[in-house]
Amino acid sequence: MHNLIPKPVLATPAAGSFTIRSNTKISVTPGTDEMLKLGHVLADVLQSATGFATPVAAGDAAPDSGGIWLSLAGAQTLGGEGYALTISSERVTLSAAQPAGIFRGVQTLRQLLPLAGAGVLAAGEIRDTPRFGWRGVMLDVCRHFFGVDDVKRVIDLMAHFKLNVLHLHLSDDQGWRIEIKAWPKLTEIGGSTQVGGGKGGYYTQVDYAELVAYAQERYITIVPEIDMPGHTNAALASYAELNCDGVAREPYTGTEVGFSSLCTGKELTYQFLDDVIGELAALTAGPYIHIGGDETAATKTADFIAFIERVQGIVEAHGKQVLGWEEIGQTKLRPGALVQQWNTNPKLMVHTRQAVAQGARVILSPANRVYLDMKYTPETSLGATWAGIVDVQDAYAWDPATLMAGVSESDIAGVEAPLWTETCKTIGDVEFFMFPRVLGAAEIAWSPATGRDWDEYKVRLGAQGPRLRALGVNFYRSRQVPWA
Ligand code: NGO
Repeated sequence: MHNLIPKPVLATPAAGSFTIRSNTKISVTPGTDEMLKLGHVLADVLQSATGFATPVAAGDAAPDSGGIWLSLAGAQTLGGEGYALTISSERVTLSAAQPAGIFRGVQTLRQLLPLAGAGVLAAGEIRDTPRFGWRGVMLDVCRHFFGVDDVKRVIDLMAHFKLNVLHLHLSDDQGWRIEIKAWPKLTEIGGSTQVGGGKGGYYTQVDYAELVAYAQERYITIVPEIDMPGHTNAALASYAELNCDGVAREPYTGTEVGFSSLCTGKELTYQFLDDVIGELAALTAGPYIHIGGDETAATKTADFIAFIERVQGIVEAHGKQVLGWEEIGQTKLRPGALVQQWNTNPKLMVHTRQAVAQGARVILSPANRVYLDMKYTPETSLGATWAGIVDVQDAYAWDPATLMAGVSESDIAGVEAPLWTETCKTIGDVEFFMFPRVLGAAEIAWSPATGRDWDEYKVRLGAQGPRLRALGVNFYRSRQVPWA
């Protein structure tokens, strides 16, 4: 129980242990399809640890002998994702108010089981609820494209650490990655390349729906981003008529930012966005659509403000809520809008405060802490340095509530670690940038601030080394961490 990441709110070891045996059974209450499915998720975890195939059935108590009980009965105080786990020598009881809580608790059981050999769980009690409801990772699939299987790998690994939002950055200067049926050239032309001139790629709507469903089975919400009005060269290359001068732009394979803009004064721009957001909203299970809004050097401020205010209406008309990078804080935000803080230059952080003053809540992605594309050390071969060098300790040793004056706990919806992919080309690179830093972000977002401390954390992180190796994760062996 000492080595869990994220650290649970309350963990009390007890004497004894529970052993998974060939006759161990799992019962679930209530016996709904969803709970039975969760029973099988646990059975798979047990099977990979012990080799035993544990049967799953509906039942209203722990099975008589050697039982594990997953229950939604009598745990109403645990919220949407909390869980309580009791392990004694006779039984294991995992209860939650919602199925998502059971799923999170199963991840705890996964980490409690020894990697190999006998399935012995030390006795004790855990009671655990997340600090923040938004615990995210962002993957930029524009600068380099990552296919369905790569994204599923990211989703699987996120699930192990109780992360619950995958933000997909789906359009940028270098690529348009989501099929829009009303505007097919977006993917035909805009999806045909990437940084460095590779072949790029895109998700068909069928692919995308498959990812949404795959994430949902792991209680992870996919938040799609169409970046606008800047970061739009791929769209401007696909359709000449989207440009103010009516001339299509050349596809772009470099890494500069801030040179493109949708034509904010043209009516066609808003018809285009209504089609794009409409099709995307229909594919989106969660409440949010991310409209970007960052780095709009090629758009006049007054035009930017009018544009973002109008686009918010389009998002709402399609039944979704707006999320945007902190720059949208300088516009009049609709109720329920979220802003994503990323700048670390105090002068620029003013937009986040403007958003909070309007009642908007904030997702924290401070670039010098959780930008997963930063180098770990000056010697790291891939990665950027504009926000600093971010070793594992830098990524962990900060707290959301004290990051920004004027932004306190109740203003914060959560934490998200973005992985921009200018230099990141393969799933192996993705894993290297994410791991182990993303575990720190997962813990910051889940675990209480009190009791979080780098010296204690680094030991728990080191103990995850064999687990990451067993999962085949290409992680950075930081010298700051005493790897087991
Ligand atoms: C910035 C920029 C991205 C870059 C990233 C690289 C935001 C929100 N906009 O972050 O386009 O890819 O830095 O670190």
